[in-house]
Amino acid sequence: MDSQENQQKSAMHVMGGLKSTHDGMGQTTRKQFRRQHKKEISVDDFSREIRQGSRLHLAKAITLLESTVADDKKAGQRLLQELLSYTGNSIRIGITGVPGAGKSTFIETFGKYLCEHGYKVAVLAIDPSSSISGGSILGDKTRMEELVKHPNAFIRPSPTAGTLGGVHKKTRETMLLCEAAGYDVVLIETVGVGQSETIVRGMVDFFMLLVLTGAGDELQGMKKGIMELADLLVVHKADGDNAKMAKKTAAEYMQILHFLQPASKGWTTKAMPVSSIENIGIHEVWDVIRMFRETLIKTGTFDNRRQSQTKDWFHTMISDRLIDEFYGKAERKTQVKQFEHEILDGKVTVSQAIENLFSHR
Ligand SMILES: Nc1nc2c(ncn2[C@@H]2O[C@H](COP(=O)(O)OP(=O)(O)OP(=O)(O)O)[C@@H](O)[C@H]2O)c(=O)[nH]1
Ligand SMILES: [Mg+2]
Repeated sequence: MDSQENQQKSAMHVMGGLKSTHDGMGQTTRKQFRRQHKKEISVDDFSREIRQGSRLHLAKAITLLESTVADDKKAGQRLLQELLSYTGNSIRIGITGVPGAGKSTFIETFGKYLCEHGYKVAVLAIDPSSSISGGSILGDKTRMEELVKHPNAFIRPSPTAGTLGGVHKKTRETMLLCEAAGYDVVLIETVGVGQSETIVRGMVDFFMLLVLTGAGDELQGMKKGIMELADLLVVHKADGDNAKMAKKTAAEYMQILHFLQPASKGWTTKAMPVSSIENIGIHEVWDVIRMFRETLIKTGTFDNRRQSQTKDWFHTMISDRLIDEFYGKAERKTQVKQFEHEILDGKVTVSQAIENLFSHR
C-alpha cells in the first residue's frame, strides 16, 4: 500500500488548504457529511462537535474560515466567536529554519513523542512556497507520515494564497479553533525566508530555530535578527559523524547568545543538539518548553505577550482591511498606475496624487 492510500484509510490524514478543493475528507466521508448536513449547519451543533473533538468538523470549520465565499466566511466567523471562550489553553510553538534544516522531520518525531505522552497535537504549516508549487507541503516533502496517523494529531497546511500578509489571519484563527477542539500543543512550521518568521513569532508563545552544523561561517553569517527571535536554538541532525560537531556548535551558540538580546523577557535563550532521526534530545526540548512556560507564567510575561499579540493582530487587521477596501474598487489599480506615471513625469506631486485618490473614494 503506498503512503497516500495509507493516509486515506487512516482516521486522519493531511488536510488540504484553500487552494485544493480537498477539505480533509475522503469522498465517502464528504458524502456522508453532506447527507447529515443537508440543511444549514447550525453554529451550535458545529461548535459542540468541535469541542467534543470531531476532527471532521474542525477541518470543515477551518475551510469555512479560509473560504473566499462571503457566506462561508461569515459562518466561519460566527463559529469562531462562539468558540472564543474555549481558546487559549494550548502552548503555541513556532518552528523555523532554512529549507532542509529538518523542520518537518523534527515535528514528526516531537509530535509523536507528545502524542505518546497523552497530549493532543495540532500542526499548522505555513508554506510560503505553496503559491508557486501549489502546496508542496502536501507533496512528497511532507515528512509526517506516522504522526498523521496518530489519533491525537491533527495536521493542516495553511494556504498563503500567494501573500504573506494573509498568513497570520488564517493561521491565527485556525490555531484558535484547534485550541477550542482541545489541542494542548500547537506547532507552527514556517520556512525561514522573508518575513514569515516575524509573523509567526507574533502569534506563538515559544519560538524555535533549527540550525545545522558544518558551515564554518554559519555562526557569523546567521542573521542576528533571527537569533534574537528564538527562545531555543536546536542544532539539528546531531547524529552519526555529525554528533560531536553538533555538540560543539551548540556550545558555541550558547556563548554567542550571551551577547544577544533575549527573545523573551526573563528567559535565557538556550542552544542544544538534537537528532530527530535518532531521537536524541527530544525529551529535553519538551523539558525546556515546559520550564519556559512555567517561568514566564510566574513573571506575567506569558500573558502579557499574548495580550500584546492580540492587540497587534487587531491593528494589523485594521490596516489589512483598509488596504483591501482601497484596492477593492475595480478601477483602483489603473488609477494608481496612472498617477505613478504622472508623478514620474513631474505632472503631479505625490501628495496631490494621494489627495486625489482619497477624495474620490
Ligand atoms: N541525519 C539526519 N537527517 C535529518 C534529520 N532530520 C531531518 N533530516 C533529513 O533532512 C532532510 C530535510 O528534512 P525535512 O524535514 O524535509 O526539512 P524541512 O526543514 O522541513 O524542509 P522544508 O520543508 O523544505 O523547508 C531530509 O532528507 C531528512 O531525512 C536528523 O535528525 N538527522
Ligand atoms: Mg518541511
